Amino acid sequence: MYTSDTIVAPATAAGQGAVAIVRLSGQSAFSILRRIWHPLSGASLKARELTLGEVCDPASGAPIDRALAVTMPGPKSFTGEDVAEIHCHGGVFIVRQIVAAALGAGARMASPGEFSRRAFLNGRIDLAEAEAVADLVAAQSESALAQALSQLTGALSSKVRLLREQVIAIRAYLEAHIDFSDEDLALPGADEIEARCARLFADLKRLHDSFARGRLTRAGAKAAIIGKPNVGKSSLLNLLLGVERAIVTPIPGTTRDLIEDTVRLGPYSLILQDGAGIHETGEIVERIGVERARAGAAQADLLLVVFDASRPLEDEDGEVIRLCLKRPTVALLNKIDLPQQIGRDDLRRYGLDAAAVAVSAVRGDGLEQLRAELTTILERLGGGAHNESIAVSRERHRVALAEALAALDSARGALASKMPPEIVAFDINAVAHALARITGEVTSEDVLDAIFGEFCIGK
Ligand SMILES: Nc1nc2c(ncn2[C@@H]2O[C@H](COP(=O)(O)OP(=O)(O)OP(=O)(O)O)[C@@H](O)[C@H]2O)c(=O)[nH]1
Ligand SMILES: [Mg+2]
Repeated sequence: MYTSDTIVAPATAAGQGAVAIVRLSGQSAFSILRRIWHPLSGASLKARELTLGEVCDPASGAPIDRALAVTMPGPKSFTGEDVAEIHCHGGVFIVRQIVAAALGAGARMASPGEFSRRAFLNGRIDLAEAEAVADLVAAQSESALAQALSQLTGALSSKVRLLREQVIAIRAYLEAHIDFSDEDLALPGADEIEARCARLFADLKRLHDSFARGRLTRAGAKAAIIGKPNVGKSSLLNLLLGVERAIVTPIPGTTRDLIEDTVRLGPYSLILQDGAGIHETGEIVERIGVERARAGAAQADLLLVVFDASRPLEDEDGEVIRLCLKRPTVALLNKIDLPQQIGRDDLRRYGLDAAAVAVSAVRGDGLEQLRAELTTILERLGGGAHNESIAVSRERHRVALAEALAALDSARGALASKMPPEIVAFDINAVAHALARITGEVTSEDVLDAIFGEFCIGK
């Protein structure tokens, strides 16, 4: 439920820094500010101008900090309400004291995402843009940042609006028929309507299918490092990360748990996952590890399959190769510092038809080729390093688009079987409804709770 009481929260992360910001939003933001902050003598507070003053406890008058304050009157503020900010010294205790002073002067502690939720409810941002704020803050790579920024500046929202305009045009056609056509006649102009529906279907489908790319860009792709025991999986993880993240020993079966860490590759981030060597084992702890490694491999976006090139291939390698069939895979012939027993042809004979890079995880040979190969695959999965086209990055958007596609499919079926225009219009309305959910023109409290609940307090 929307209340217009005044909320307060730190807008900067907890911890020491040069500056921290405490933000107030709501009807009483300015009067609360005046109770806890006073301009230094001679200064006066003007809207949107930082002014130096002193923050004091409203009850005792005890000074807390010397700080800048700024007021941003609604509706032209982030939340659409009156917003005041105190830019204080960046100490955890100072921030806590200032928030307590604001609470003492009548503000209420904001709940997670409440500032953004108010911005949405006051029409300052739509839902897709609010989600983009969260993505922007969480971005771990250049490509994730670029995608979030494009969504924040309304690229996805405008695309959805264009799709809705196509829907409205189709509905206008249908309404003309509902109003004017004789009963029991096939829809005149049905061909035109179907052509428009077909075009809309293709556009919706393209946006729906961009989800795989958008999700990878937002969250980063995951690569599972797999192979039989002792081939050098953990050594490769450490090499790629540049730190000794996983334990390496000459004993097969060293790694049991899944180990994850992220590596930067050009504009991308890649989550690497190391696990137990895949093989049959009766040892209970190791068996659980192998199950986890298999499950991790099944969920990964790409596989880094490692072989010990200093030893002939064996059945266990064949078992690992089977996991890679029809999956984006990079094969690694490791331990090339030792005399080699196998090469790319042997992998092919075992049925593995993937790019293969020769490496030595202990010496670092082949690291650059491996990084280049991984970047190429990420580029392919992400649709190109400089892919400008819009991608949806959240499951919520994908589901809405899938529903829009299903409703449109049903409308086309009704058209093809010459159903009355009212029936077709019913399905077309469902398409519009599904699209409106992406930007939040139609939404429910539950959806808002889920979206803004993900945000931190103060956002
Ligand atoms: N000579 C040589 N030895 C390597 C290379 N890579 C790994 N090793 C050695 O191979 C052994 C196993 O390495 P790990 O990285 O623990 O192998 P793993 O595949 O993670 O093994 P498990 O966790 O037991 O499945 C260690 O003794 C490493 O030092 C390499 O490129 N050259
Ligand atoms: Mg290991």
